[in-house]
Amino acid sequence: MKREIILERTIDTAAQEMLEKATEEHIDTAWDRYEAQEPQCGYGLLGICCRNCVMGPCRIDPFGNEPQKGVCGADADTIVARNLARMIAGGAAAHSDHGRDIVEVLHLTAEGKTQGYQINDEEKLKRIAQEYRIITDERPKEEIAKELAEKAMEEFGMIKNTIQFAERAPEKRKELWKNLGIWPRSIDREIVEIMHRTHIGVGAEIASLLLHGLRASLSDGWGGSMLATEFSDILWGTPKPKESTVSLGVLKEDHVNIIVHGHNPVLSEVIVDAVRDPEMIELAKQKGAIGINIAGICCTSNELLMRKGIPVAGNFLVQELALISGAVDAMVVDYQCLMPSLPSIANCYHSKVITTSPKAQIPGATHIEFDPEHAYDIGTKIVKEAIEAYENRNPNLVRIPKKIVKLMAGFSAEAILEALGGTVQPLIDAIVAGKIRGIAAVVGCNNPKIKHDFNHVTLTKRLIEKDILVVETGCAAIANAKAGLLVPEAADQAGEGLKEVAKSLGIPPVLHMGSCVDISRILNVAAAIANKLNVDISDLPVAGAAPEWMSEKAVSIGAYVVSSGIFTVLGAIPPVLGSKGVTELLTQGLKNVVGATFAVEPDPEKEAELIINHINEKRKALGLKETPIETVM
Ligand code: BF8
Repeated sequence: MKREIILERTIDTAAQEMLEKATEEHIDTAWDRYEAQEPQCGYGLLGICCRNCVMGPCRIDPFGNEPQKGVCGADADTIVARNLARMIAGGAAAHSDHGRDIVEVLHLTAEGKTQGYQINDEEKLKRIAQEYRIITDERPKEEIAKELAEKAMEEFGMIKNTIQFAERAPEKRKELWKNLGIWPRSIDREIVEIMHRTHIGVGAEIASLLLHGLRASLSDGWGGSMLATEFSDILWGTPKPKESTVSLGVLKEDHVNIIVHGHNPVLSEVIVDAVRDPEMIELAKQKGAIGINIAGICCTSNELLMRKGIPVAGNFLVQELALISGAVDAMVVDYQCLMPSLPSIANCYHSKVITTSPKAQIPGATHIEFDPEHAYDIGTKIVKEAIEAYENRNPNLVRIPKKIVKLMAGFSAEAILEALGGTVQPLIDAIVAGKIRGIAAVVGCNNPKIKHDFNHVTLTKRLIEKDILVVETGCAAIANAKAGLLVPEAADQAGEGLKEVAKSLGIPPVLHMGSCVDISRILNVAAAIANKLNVDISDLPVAGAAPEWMSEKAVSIGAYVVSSGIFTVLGAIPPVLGSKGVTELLTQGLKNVVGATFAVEPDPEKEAELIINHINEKRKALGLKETPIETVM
């Protein structure tokens, strides 16, 4: 493959090096498969194909010719709205099922039935238990945790008909959700109801379909995802700022390299413990390695980075490239964002792909089923597999990029508050003074339709230059970490006001707040600021962006962020353009409903302009100091 093509695919120089190696070794990656798919199906891109029943599949002619209706009579509006709602259901289900797994592990741990876990953050346990009106005085932490986990379990079903964490939203927002009839009743219920409403012959009217989609997304953002975050903090500790490193260069030639990949920290936390086990280290030495090195990919990586400072090998599009380095002995995966191509690439080397969840088995992988009741034993078994694989490593096939970048992560809402001296007031003061113009959440995936990392990094740079504090999660955070923006020195690239604030606090201008379920941390910060000012979230100078998104989870995230009142720009075009009605509702109509809309803008420079203008408008509406930065457009 020509060098120019590689440079068009990614701005990550380590990824470029691995793409060159892939070319030499005739290995296809997601980029090649994307090209092989082109031209992609036009009906699919516009969202106007339906296969919800077997009278179909049906599609609507986008040029206004026949057919204009599916066999059942569904038109483009109905089909697009149903498809979009189902994407929200898929995303909300993935996040929330992850949350459910964490709740279950907390419950089992409280009963003393797990191996290798304990309650790490007792203070947070008590604080959250009090939110749930659980008596905490003079009770053992296990008893409190058991009752809390049971109360959380009820939120997945029909017992309570409400989600506790939604109470954290500002009063005006809660009233709005109630008046619209979208207050989330329970996590599973709202997701199941999407599947019901979008079944053949049920919902056909776009507003009611989409409103319910918003309701289900709220059950994710303020429900399943927030439970995943908060309960993970109780089990493994609330993140605090810490330093680490990122890029494929974190792999070590003379060590057993284990990559943990996926989303749920339940497995990876014990793998971290197992690689530190002296018995395992000794075994690795017996096989000729100096030690055992662990690094992460995707959000499992973000979880371990935030709490333990474990290095990050890369984001979503780097997963195949990590194997192509020839230096990964085992890639241990839990679930979500795992490419089914991994075992076939691993087969070109000595690498093992080890699946661990019954929910995410992949043909060609070694399956070692994980079970929290025997967590540590299973963790050590997996580490032994990696050590054994190391013996078969072919040094001639190993090429580890030299690039290693420093980063600072660990900015939980609590850590941000602590840095500010225990209250959001200094942040509000900085916003009022115009030192920080506003806050933008830049989140989401990689997508081979978009030059890898380019949109994340370009957008983030433009925003900090204009004194907009950027908070990040997921693959966006990893992209900007690789670009060197997650270190305090990056404040030099920010505008004067943000630079001053970041330098005085010793923090980067771009704050890594965790994995994708940790977008709930961003909701908590936004709610805390709005509550302090006694306004709604939609009144704040804040915005969201998903510059390279691709997953259904990102659709659910976008929906709950907008439903929470935050204007959100999408970098990849969602499959809705086949319906004028749905497109107008998402980009304009929602403003009068939830006080925020979506915008779609694939160009990161223009994406930045949209966000800057939005923040300026919100500042003006709040009567804040006029902007010294020029208003664009
Ligand atoms: O949940 S950002 S590619 S890894 S979906 Fe996946 Fe997207 Fe990355 Fe984290 Ni989120």
